[in-house]
Amino acid sequence: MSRVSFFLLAGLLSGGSLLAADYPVRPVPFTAVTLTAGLWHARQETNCRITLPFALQQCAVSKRIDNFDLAAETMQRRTAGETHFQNVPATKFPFDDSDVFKALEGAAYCLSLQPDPEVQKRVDGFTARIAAAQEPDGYLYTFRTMHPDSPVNSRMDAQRWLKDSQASHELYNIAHLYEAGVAHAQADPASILLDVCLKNAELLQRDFGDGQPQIAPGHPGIEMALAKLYRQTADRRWLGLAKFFLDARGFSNNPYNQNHKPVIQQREAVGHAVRANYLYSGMADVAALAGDPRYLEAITAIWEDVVGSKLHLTGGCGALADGEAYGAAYELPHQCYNETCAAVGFLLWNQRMFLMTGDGKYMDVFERTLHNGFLSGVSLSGDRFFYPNPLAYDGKEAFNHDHAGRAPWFGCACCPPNVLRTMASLGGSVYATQADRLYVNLYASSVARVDIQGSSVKIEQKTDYPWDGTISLAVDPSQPIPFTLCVRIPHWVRGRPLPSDLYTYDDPTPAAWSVSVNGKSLAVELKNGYATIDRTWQAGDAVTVRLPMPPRRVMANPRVAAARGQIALERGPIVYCLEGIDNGGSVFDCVVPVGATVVPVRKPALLGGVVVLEIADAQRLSATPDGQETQRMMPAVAVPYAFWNNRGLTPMTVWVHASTESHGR
Ligand code: FUB
Ligand code: ZN
Repeated sequence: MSRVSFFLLAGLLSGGSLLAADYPVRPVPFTAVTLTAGLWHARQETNCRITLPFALQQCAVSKRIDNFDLAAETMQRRTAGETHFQNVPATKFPFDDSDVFKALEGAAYCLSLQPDPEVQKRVDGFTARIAAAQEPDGYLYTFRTMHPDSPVNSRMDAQRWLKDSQASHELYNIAHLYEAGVAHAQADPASILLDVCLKNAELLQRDFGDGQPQIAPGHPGIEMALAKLYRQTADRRWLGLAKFFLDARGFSNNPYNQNHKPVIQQREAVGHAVRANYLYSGMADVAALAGDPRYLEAITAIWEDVVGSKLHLTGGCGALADGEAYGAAYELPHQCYNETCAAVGFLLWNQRMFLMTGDGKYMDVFERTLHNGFLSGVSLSGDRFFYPNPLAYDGKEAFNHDHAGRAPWFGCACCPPNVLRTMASLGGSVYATQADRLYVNLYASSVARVDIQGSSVKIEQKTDYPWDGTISLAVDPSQPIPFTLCVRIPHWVRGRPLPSDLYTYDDPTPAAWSVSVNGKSLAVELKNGYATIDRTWQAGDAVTVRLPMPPRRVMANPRVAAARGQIALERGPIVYCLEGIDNGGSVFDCVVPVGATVVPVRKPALLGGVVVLEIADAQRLSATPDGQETQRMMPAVAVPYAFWNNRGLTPMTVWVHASTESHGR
């Protein structure tokens, strides 16, 4: 038995975590949760059926996978005596390896949900090619291995790791390798990918284990990945390395990659947003696994900074294209960047904050990003992607890395496989447990098997969320057991978009949400954002949660210059936008005044089945030739933001004028 399997088995037999410290709340793994119907079921199905083979294909067509062959060839030919042989990369960026690893990680998740021999064959083929590109001492980085005598790309140094703090991405690549390796070990005990990872991690231990050289990873990710490796193997060296890489930061005055201060002293979100969100997620992992609260203190303050002043209404972050970065406080332009990967990183970070604290506000924010700024990253068809996710579009500009509208792939293709792996493992964010508590965090029709203090509980959720706020939960324990069911009551139902004053509803009256058990309405207490129900649960118990979803008019904090005099529309967790196609071709002239009637209408045949908002008494502004402003009544239709640009190129805006006086601001 390999060392890894031994640890895994030991972990399973002991019925829990092998680790000295861990998150107090544990997610119910996605493998124990089946999405059965509705929005996320449909998207997950498209993800595995279309996005996965498409991403694997793109890794081949774009020649990313060829780089592994080129690296292997160089090693073979040199070993055979051609001592000067070298290859040049088939692609542009040294971090292109990471896209293959991410696609493989997504493949492992899809294969865990639904075996597919065809995909498995391709995955095994990729894995073998990756393994063949690994140097004998464990190093894996195709751009160097295929061209070992001198740097083949200016991002690299002649010496390994030395330019990682700048741009080589050696540690970033292997971070994604480890994520994939662990995913494959869990999906398929016969996979050799984790062995490749461990051989590489041993090299890291040899190269960095004594605390030298102090290299702050230029693109974080390795911290989370090492934490995952530690969780998988219970080998504390990987946690030690994760902590080492966190603590190596702060010596270069470089906010772009969060290297301007030691991480425990950081209090604001700065720099490249994907790097930032991955770093904060890694800090959460090390805080939990090493039991060190200083990291948590830092990321709690940074989270407040983001949610208080740097988050778009869609839950997208990293507003600036320049540096793909967080802007200053309240710098939230409509034509923003909001990279899809930043949304993925924000989801990872928010889930970890919840696991650490059991506070539902983090899952409220998670839900907002998931349903809006993340979901917008992929088309309904599953094979077209946004890299940036702006809140306004003129219908023409090639804003999406030289594409107008969603694109099949990118030269820098970090986003598509990030969508793939996130969507495939989404079931892991629906439920969580802590001792005798079961949290219901996301609303999506699903069946889950949950372990609560050694007892198995089946929980079946039925809902048409996010289009309807009624959720039925059938609780079915194998024998009667007492536990507390914690049902998340989102901020939006309680009259606030977010747990901050960044956005407000013009009518902040909380909606009359309710919870009933077996038909009896309960006066439940709200604790940390959850309605908590304490009882001894028996087979056949039925819970109904009602979260009314009135359409809401949202205003931004006046310090958000871009949205002054404007409003946006929401309903439930969904942020809406206007597209030209539904609105006579133009959207920027639309006014939705106070008191306008906004009517939700279910459209089963539109965009895979959505609720649109119809505003019969919307106004349109225009200017007469002599510059006078005129207005006329013209109905408007708003569609869910995440679904925009699925019907061709057309202007789009999330924010519209709040009154006929606001035009031109
Ligand atoms: O640097 C690797 C990836 O490429 C980043 O995460 C993305 O933002 C893109 O720059
Ligand atoms: Zn990306």
